[in-house]
Amino acid sequence: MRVLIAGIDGYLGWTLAQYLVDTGHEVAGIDNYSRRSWVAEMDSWSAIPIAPMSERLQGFHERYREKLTFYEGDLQDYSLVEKVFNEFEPNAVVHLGECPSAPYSMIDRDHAVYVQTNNINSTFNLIFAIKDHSPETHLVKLGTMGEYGTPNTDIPEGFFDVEYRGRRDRFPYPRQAPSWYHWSKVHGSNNIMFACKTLGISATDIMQGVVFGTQIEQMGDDPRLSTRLDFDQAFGTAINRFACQAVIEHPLTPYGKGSQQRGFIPLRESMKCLKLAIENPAAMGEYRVFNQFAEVHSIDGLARTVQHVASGLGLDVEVKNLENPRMELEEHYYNPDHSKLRELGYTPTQSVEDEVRIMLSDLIPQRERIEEKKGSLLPDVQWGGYRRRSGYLGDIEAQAAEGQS
Ligand code: USQ
Repeated sequence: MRVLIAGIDGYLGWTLAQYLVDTGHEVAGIDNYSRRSWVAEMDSWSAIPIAPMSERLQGFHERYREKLTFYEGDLQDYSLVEKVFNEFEPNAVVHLGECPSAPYSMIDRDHAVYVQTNNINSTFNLIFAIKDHSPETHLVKLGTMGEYGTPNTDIPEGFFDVEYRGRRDRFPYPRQAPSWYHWSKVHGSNNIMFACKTLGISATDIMQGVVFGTQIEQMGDDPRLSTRLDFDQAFGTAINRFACQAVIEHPLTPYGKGSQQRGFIPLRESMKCLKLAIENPAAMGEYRVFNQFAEVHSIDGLARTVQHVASGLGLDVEVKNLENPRMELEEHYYNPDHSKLRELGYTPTQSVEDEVRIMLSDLIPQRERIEEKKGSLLPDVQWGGYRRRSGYLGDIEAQAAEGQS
């Protein structure tokens, strides 16, 4: 199939391009390198160095003997999106080209507006490019498990049956997103659901959990094929941050009690799931929702797993709970369904512990890079709406004492 990846320079996009080409698909991608700029704005960089796109493309060609068509530009530019659709004529478009950070969206008014505008406009452009130029193209949109929040009931895959005052109907399950970023995904989901109904397009909305991992085997040891791995407070996600903290023997930082639970999925399994969604498209006019994660874990439990694996590698790592910068429930029920991808053939195979072991061995050689930007580990973006700038280690100690009291 011809698959267009929107956001091909990112953590998932660069990995997916390789995974799909290696399994016989033809790939093109669009990107304007904004992820590189956002992380630089957080005064950080990828723990694993990433090559400029020209070198990435050269490495890709040498490794896979396949051409990767790359378009540089902004998904908010509709004329560019139209040109790409007309030239590449994709069977599927995977939308990974959004700003993915909850903390980044919570910095201030400008960041909230930017994240929502960027994410909603890019989704609109893909919807209308499908309608105007390629009505049969299947839209695979990356949503997030975070759209649902942490309700005190089971979470279905998108829809549930309700009986109210004696009448029954099937409704989208309520969304209770925990950040402006997560709300941007909810708005995207609603717009796509409406587009399927009114324009007749076909779409799969992937409610993905937190992804972790440094590599897939296809990347081999060519550094031009490596994908990024962020550890700063905004673009580093929980396990990825803990792994980077561990290799520099920095305390691991669960927020609050750390008893928050989330669905997690290794990068390599996220690729398998996306491929299943692409190869088994939704019907025309169908809007379907997949909950995409391998296992549910508590943040504290994961910190203990990283600590345990690190200790096996001779790293002396403490777990220090920080005052929670976010507004989120720390003690809560969490039981999301996740059977649709399993029905298509997905079986989780990689344990968190095994994946963390691979991550730590990939990250140990990058100690100096992480050390150099370790100031970006400190979470000073507060959900209350202001940014608390303060010292580094002393501040962590003080926050840790507060978090434990
Ligand atoms: N957390 C810590 N310590 C840290 C970092 C995070 O305790 O050092 C906690 C957070 O408070 C939160 C949980 O870990 O309770 C997850 O936070 P995260 O930063 O790993 O993930 P999140 O902000 O939810 O967002 C990430 C991706 C986002 C994706 C989402 C999936 O950035 O793009 O949509 O994971 S989900 O979490 O299922 O919504």
